[in-house]
This record gives sequence, C-alpha cells and structure tokens, in this order.
Amino acid sequence: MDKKPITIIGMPMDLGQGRRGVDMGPSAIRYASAQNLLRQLGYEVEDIGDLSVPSPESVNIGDPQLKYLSEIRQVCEKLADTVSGVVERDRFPLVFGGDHSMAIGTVAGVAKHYQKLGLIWFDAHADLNSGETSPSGNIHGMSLAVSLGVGHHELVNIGGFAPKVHPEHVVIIGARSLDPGERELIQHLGIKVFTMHDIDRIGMARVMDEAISIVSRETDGVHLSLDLDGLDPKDAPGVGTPVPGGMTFRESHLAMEMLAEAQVITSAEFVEVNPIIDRENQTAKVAVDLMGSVFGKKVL
Ligand code: HAR
Ligand code: MN
Ligand code: MN
Ligand code: MN
Repeated sequence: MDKKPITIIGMPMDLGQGRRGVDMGPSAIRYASAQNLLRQLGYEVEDIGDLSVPSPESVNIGDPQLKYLSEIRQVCEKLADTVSGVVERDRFPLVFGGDHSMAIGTVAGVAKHYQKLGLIWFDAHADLNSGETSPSGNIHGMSLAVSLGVGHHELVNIGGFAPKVHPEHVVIIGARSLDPGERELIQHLGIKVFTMHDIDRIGMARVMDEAISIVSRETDGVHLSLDLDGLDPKDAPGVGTPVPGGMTFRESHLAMEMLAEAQVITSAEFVEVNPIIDRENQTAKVAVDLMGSVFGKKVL
C-alpha cells in the first residue's frame, strides 16, 4: 500500500459552540502521541502547528442565530487555504480540532482538488442546520449543510465556489440526535443516514460496506469528518454535546479498519475533543487510536 506523507494541522476552534475547552483539542490529541503512532506505522509525518483562532472573549458574538459568523468565516477561509496547500504538495491533510464548524474550512480546502468528493460524516448529529432552523445558533451544528451549499452565503461560498459536495456522495454514520429542520433537509436532499438504529439492526460491518460503496461511487476522493461525539459518551466523554447510545469503541474501530482496507480516504479530521471535560485525556487517546486504524494499524 502506498503511504502518502501526512501533514498535521491544528485547528484550535471553539467559536462554533458554547463550551470553552475544545480549542485545546489539538494539544490533547498531540499529547496522546498521534505523531509517534503514525511514524511507527511507517508514514512520513510533519506537523505545521496550529492556525490562529480568536478567543470568544475577544470578539463580538454577532447574530444570535449565527454566532461568531464573521470570525468563523475568516478562520475557515484560512484553514481551506492551508488544507488546499497540503493537497497541492501531494500530502495527506490530517486536521485536529476544534469544534465541528471547522469542517467548513477543511472540506472547502479538499473539495478544490476533487471533481466529486465523497464525504463520511461520523457523528451523533447531522450538522444540517442553518441560521433559520438552528435551535442554538451554534455554527458547529451547520457545517455539513454549508458544505452541501445550504446556509449563509458567507459560509457557503468560502473558497470561492459552492457546493463542496453533492448529497449523493455523502453518508452520515451514528446519528441519534436530529432537529426537525435537519430531518426535512435529509428528506429533501436524499442524504444517506445510518442511524444508531441501523447500526444496531444490521451491524457496523454491513453499514460500512454500504457506506464505502456510496462514498466511492463515481468519486475521486473521500474526506472523513469524525466527530468524537459519534462514539458513546462512555468511550469518549470529553465532548461538548454528548448523546447516549452511541457507537462503541469496537464498532468505531471496525468502521476505521474497513475504511483502511478499502483504501478510499484521502483526507481526515478528528473534531470536538474537549480535554477540559474529559477524564485523563481519554477522548484524545481514543481519537489517536482510531487514527491508527484509519492509517492501517492491524492486530496481526
Ligand atoms: N443540533 C444541535 C444544534 O444545531 C446540536 C449541534 C450539535 N453538536 C455537535 N455537532 N457537536 O455535531 O445546535
Ligand atoms: Mn458534528
Ligand atoms: Mn456531534
Ligand atoms: Mn454528483
């Protein structure tokens, strides 16, 4: 298997949600020895450090239905440029977060380079709200919608083009907390969602077989956007919006192992790690463990 060199980017983003601490996610993930693990797996790895993100105390919250819109737009533009530069250098962008609003930037950066980008959204939530439907005004609950071209024009047009992905190339895995407007958009766009019910019923192996076939059908790249709250809070307690009844440690690993076997992933981000509300960095450790599986770590 060809091992593309990896570039780590830290995105200390916490403007997209309401709890402090998720800006420390990149440090927590580094502390859990991400770089060492990837090197042990035989990859060449560079870490270009963190982008700078203003702290919420230093800026105005703005429109309560789109909190910190202008700052999030600015830092996501920067992230998109950075990620795009990494792809241009023929390296694998691996982004550590940070709240999930950062995906607006990551996806914009990779989408520049793929005619048809597949997208795996591993999450308890669908992140398909807009300023009109959001119950919270938190932009981390809008990032998938924005990537699909739905939402505020300043976010939708980051990178200068829209949409970044088409609904038929997107799968959501692990969903168990959806708002009414999100359900409507799922129906309207026909997005494939594997809920926890589906995972219970048919098992993660079949879910991943189907998911991989959807995201790789006619696509030329696949981005993995992994929100740690997709896992059960027992396995990943350090997240700002935990939802019980999530994917287990093993189910999540199986998903990552199957992605590695299929060799479809061309970029990835691990988001929503909040060490302040974690227990002994458990969630960052789980993130790094899952990364190992994505990059081909095997028992035997
Ligand atoms: N759906 C809710 C909202 O839009 C909760 C957002 C979800 N939180 C996340 N994103 N961590 O996956 O406000
Ligand atoms: Mn999310
Ligand atoms: Mn989530
Ligand atoms: Mn298409």
